[in-house]
Amino acid sequence: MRQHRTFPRFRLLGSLLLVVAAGAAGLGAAPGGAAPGGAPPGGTAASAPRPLGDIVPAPASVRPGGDPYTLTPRTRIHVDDGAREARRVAAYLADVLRPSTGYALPVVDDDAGPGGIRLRLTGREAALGEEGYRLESGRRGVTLTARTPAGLFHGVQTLRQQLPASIEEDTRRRGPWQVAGGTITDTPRYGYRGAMLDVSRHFFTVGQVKRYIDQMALYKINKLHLHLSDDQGWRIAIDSWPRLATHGGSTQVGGGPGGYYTKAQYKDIVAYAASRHLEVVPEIDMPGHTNAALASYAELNCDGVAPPLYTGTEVGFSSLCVAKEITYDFVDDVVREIAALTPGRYLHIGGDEAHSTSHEDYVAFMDRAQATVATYGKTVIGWHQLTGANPARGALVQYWGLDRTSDAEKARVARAAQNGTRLILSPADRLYLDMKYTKDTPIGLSWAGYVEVRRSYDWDPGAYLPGVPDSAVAGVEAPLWTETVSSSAHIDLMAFPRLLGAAELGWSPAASHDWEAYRLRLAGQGPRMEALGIDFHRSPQVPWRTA
Ligand code: TNX
Repeated sequence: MRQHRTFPRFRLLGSLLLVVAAGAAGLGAAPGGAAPGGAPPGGTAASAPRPLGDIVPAPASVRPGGDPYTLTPRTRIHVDDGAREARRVAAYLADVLRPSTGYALPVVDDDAGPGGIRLRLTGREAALGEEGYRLESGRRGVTLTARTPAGLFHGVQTLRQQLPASIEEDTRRRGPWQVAGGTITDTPRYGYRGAMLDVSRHFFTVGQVKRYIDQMALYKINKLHLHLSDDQGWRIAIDSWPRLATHGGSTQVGGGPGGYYTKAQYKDIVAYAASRHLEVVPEIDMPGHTNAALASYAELNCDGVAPPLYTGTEVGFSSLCVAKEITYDFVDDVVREIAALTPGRYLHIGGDEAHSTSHEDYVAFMDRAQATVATYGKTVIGWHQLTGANPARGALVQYWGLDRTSDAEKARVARAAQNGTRLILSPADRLYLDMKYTKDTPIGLSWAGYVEVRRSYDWDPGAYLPGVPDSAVAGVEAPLWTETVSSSAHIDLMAFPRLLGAAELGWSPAASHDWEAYRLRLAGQGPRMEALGIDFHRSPQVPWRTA
């Protein structure tokens, strides 16, 4: 969470007042409290706390008012007696707040303490749903209320963002550590708010994945989709087919050493994600995008000859051998082993760009692969090409088309939606984080065009595809393909700040959608990303608060 530091370069400018459409909330974009980021030791910056609701994603309802709460060296974090899960969230909160405040912030079991920070889990308050929370802040303390630990956790992210950006620093900073007074009541628009990392084209270590998980959690993303296999690399150990990882995982785009996760490492990622209330969605892309598997086992090829490993970036040349029964033994073994490692509901089977598979073969293969996923108790996700076959009942499809996608293809997806298939929206010319922002972006692709921050944010998932009602949209996901992305610095540059826009599209009510208001709130995240060491794209579309 606190690696790759850079020195914060931001200072606040004055305060800019903006009004977002979210309820009756009047939100100021600045001033984010005293001593942002790198205020010099000894510097004083008396100021009001960050206005309530001046966070990303925008909360559903904000009622500012009353005195702020100020953290002190005596502040305690209270949880109800015996609430183990609330205690875990409280411990996470304390870990975030201790280094920069230098306060002890003990987590204490009682529900009648004298103010301070209180985390409450309650069975009542049905309106808060599975992930919602209420934050009440006043002179005596801050209370977070939720029905679920996930709701409390999201509330903690709100509390964290209400504090000055310097709260994110890993060494002691000067306060005051204030939370504006008032009440936020907040529930997400969509249940599926994802980010995908392609660990196949370039391999990313467990530590790099955890760093990205921590960044996602701050913005209430709740799904981590891992693209675990592709032509260039197989990244997860499978006991029944060991060469998939040891041979298929031994290189990557450009010919580097590649790598793979042992089962213990994958479980570690899953557990870490769960501790941040993210569900891991593993993807094994089939029947195309399979050269790494085909190179590892000759018998998976129709001609019985294993191709060489592949380190280029072409797509669409590989296919599992649909006519061979051993192919389905392979699918069964892989799906069974991955399902057993994955507590989450979903298993993504890819299904995109199967250009070397005939239509009949594609349909036959996807029917069997989907049945296998069901056998092992998981819900199928497939790229939207699955709508050209027979999406299983309950399957989700992930739409990655773009404006220029043909009407016929869009209509096919809409028909599937009308027939009950729910959609995850990842339009390539909006949410593909591997697209360059402009022609000058040093890495990235541009086949879907350049995608600056405004273009990425400024659309409505609920009204995006003709004929697809909002009710058919499960949520949004921002994929990061990694043909040109090979380090955490690259992830930072491509994902930030666009990932925040994706998070807001997934969480915030449609009525709050407003670019002018968003860009000011986003600007307020600059010092916070700086403090976290995220070297983001300084888009000229955003009035970043700089010195
Ligand atoms: C399309 S999206 C792909 C990926 C590439 C990506 C690059 C999808 C399902 N397939 O194989 O990595 O474009 O932007």
